Amino acid sequence: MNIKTYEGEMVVEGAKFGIVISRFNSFLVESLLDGALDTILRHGGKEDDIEIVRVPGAVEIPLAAKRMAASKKYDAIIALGAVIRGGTPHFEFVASENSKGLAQVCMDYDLPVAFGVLTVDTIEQAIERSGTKAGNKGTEAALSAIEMVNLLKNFA
Ligand code: INI
Repeated sequence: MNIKTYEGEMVVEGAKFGIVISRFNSFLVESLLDGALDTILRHGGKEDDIEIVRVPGAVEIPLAAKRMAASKKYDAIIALGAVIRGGTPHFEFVASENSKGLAQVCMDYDLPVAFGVLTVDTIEQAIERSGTKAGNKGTEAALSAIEMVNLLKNFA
């Protein structure tokens, strides 16, 4: 077979990352940040090439991500947060505003925006995805950002 295939390498070569992180549910979200930073640094990234913006909650993440994208300082943005379902429809609004807003930033700015926002039913599910038995969503988001940065360098 001779099929041209495009893939992103899993190594950071001078790429700059902007991380937007919410303070809401910070005891979980800080573990996502640890996972994302550890992943970028272990793949060759440098602390000087990473900037972090903190916002109150998941609803505020897209606006900060948009500002970061508009600055053109970053090769990828990583959004980190945790939205946990309660007994009211509030969860749906917060999760929906967050995911729609981030998707819009990605498409409007032609920039990888990694979705490291937990959207879960219970705190237990959130803990499982913040560095315990179901991995770390921050790590996953950073890996996706690294791969997409490299993919977009060589493709189209
Ligand atoms: N923000 C979150 O990041 N996670 C949540 O689970 C959450 N819940 O469930 O309310 C949440 N709410 C706050 C929201 O993101 C805004 O900060 C707030 O509404 C002010 O705009």
